[in-house]
Amino acid sequence: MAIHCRTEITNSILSICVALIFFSSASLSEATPVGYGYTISAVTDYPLTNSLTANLNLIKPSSVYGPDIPHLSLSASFESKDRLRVRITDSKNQRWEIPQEVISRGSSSQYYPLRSLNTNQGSPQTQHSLSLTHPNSDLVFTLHNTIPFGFTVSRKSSNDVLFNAAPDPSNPQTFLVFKDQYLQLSSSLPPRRASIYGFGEHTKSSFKLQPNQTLTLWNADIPSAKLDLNLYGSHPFYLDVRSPSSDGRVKAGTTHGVLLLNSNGMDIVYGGDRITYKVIGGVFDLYFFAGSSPELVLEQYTEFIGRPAPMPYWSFGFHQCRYGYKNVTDLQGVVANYEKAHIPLEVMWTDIDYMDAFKDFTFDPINFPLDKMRSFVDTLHKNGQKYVLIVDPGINVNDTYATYVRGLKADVYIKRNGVNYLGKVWPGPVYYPDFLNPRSQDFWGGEIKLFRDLLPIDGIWLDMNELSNFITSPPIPSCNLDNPPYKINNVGDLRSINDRTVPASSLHFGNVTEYNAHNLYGLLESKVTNKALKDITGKRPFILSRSTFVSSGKFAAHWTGDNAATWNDLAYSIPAILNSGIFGIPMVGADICGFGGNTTEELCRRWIQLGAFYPFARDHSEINSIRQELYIWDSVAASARKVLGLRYRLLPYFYTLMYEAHTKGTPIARPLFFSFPEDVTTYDINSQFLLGKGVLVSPVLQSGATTVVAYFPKGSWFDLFNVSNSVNSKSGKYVTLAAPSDHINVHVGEGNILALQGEAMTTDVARRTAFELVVVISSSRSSYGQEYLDDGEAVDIAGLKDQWTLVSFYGALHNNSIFVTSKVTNGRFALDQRWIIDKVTFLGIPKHKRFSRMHLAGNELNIVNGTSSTSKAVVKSQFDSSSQFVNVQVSKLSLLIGVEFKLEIEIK
Ligand code: MIG
Repeated sequence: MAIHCRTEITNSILSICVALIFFSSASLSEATPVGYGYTISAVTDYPLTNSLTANLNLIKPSSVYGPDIPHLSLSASFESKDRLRVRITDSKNQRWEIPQEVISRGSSSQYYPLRSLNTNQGSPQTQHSLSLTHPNSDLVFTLHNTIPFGFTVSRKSSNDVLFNAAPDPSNPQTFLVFKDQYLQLSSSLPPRRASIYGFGEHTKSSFKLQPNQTLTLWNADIPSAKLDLNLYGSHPFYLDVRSPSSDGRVKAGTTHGVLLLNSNGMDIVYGGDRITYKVIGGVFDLYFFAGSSPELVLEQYTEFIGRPAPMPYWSFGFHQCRYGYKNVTDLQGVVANYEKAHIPLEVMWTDIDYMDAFKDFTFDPINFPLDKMRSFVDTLHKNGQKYVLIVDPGINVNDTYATYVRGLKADVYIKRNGVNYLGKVWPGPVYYPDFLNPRSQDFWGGEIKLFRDLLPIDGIWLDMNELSNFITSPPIPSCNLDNPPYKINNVGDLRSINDRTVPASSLHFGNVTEYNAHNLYGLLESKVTNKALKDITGKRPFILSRSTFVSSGKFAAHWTGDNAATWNDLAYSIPAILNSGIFGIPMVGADICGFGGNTTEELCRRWIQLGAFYPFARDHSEINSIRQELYIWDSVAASARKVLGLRYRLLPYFYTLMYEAHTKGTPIARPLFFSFPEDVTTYDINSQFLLGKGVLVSPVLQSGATTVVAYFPKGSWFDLFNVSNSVNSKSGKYVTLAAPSDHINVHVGEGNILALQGEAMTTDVARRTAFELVVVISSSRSSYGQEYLDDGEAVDIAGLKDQWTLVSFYGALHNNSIFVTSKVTNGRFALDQRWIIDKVTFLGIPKHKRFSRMHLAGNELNIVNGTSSTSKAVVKSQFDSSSQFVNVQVSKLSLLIGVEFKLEIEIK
């Protein structure tokens, strides 16, 4: 027997024979397979570290895409109860893996033999397999000693197989293949029960992945207006949301996550019933996140890759940008026009136009001279507004350019053939800083420091960091890096991986090839820029990066790149922001009104209605397209005032969601199934999303429409523009809602408590207004909400105790009263700010005999422990327009938010 496993395997001979028969028939009828798979030769387990290793031997070589690696080592280990790692690599030679300094994780050499396996495990029928479990984990890893070998990851609680890499002997496409430049691994999915999300970055019409597509991951400067192509970022991560199993053991919405931690180019073939990875380098380093809710997967995933960066409070205001602003006067005009139109403008941006001949860290002396720029920024700051500028990675090769010379002296540029690699971008010839080089921190940080000493900008916009190159350098003949044997589907037409980027044969610090590190560039640039800004300003950095990789959210926000001003692109922005959220980059938005092409009044109006609820809300357009600032059309301006008004009232909510994202990883904008995993209808929704747990955004995405068909998961929902409009959904239903031209439907669901503030022209002023609590009574549970408060810019979230306050609100209808109460952590900070709640609105009190009188006047208002005297408070009540609910409003309160209170209204 070819298997030398320390576990006795008695029943395997039969399966070997069966497998061999399949083999020969397959090889007769088809072209030479890419590989024939591996068998297990030995297994060792290490109970003290909850891990095992297996030696794998190649069954038979295939020369397709290069020679196979004959001996592999597989290790499986529980890194925590919710995280299982499975790593497969060459057992003899070290291969490329993402450096620990880039993404830190458990070392791969942590397994020390403690004892060999017990024999005689399991019943005779299962002896050909061997499982690794963890006492507290729901995950089970199982090695299958078949030919070829396979493995599965399943759930202990339900036996549901989550990842099934047990090959189909009749289909070599399902075998493990491991060559230097081609790695293949395939997992089958249970028919019709797996809804898959993730594997970005691509523009998709559907958030849930549709069968029969290849998802290519290779960072590229390709406009996001193009569907289904590899775009700026790479995230080999997916969520798998399960529908119920027929045996009833799997509950709807049971979710796990899978990360393939690998930075190489890859194709991921999704067949509906199968996911196949075809990777051109590195190793298989898989992480399984147990969930079992979508929220928990995100918590577990971001615990591993790093939690999203905290974002400054001001970054939740509205941003205006354009490629093609002509000069400082032009910028000043835009700012003035926003003010005139009474539309809040928080942040003004400038694109590459400000630079002198497109050189980073310089100013165009004619149109954007430093003195004028300075007084412009001063004025912005005096008005509580901010300024963000673009920076591109390519440094112009030019002896009179100080930045270039300093970079040359520091020797920080990417090299090829022993010299700095010469690319071409906006400034002409460029060298690219190598952000893997430890010296790049000082170089890049130094340039940012010098620049900020000239002009105190508030944030940095990192573009072109895929890397983008206007030329494609010829490959080095017969270099396997420039010409890998397997061609990933780059740009959708198998284009060379060197197309319009830095060639794969270029070298980074430590002789790391661009071939291996290509997808990391945007992440590394974000990381270095983040540290630089932190060091320089001592404040929370705001960085917007186009290119991203696993863990970019730790350092930067993201926008979805060059969309087009079309109705389709408006719709596609929803899957795009939801994807960014599940990739751990919750601060995300699409260019509002559309980047490329001319927008229209109607499109721009509908876009600001939706964009006002993106986590990151920025209007941006291309140089050749018409102006699209929100004041250009009166109807857009009117709608902008309305929707941004609600956004600004929701700022404390957005900010608290950012806090939650930073501390737990849950996205700000979420798919409906995050809050309603048991409702399978939510799995297919592409045109609505939730902010946090309970604010449902249902935009108009079609030209000419004045109604919208929106799905309402179970519960009662209240229109935030007019809380007396409600939708009551008994068990989830589609509803046709009025959506006149100036309106977007935004509803808050039962069980939620929102802390809102007042509208204002800047976030700074909005922050100083009184709070209003909206308590949505639920028929099935008590209502909950949270409010995180700090100065909005401290580097650390929830750092020193006297610098932040966290308030939890609970509310319910109980016996003869409705109440809301608070629990306060570190109230001092909120007290110092004198923040008060002046209004409490209870929504969704079921209509009842007791409410047959329209007025609750005379009912008793009790405030326990609070700071307000009840004498001035005014209680009003009214029926909801559906006449199913009563809403009660208590105003003229002055409850200090920093002091715990209980407010109760007795219903007599
Ligand atoms: O080659 O800086 O995605 O937002 O306006 C195009 C000019 C470079 C691409 C960015 C876009 C930006 C534009 N940039």
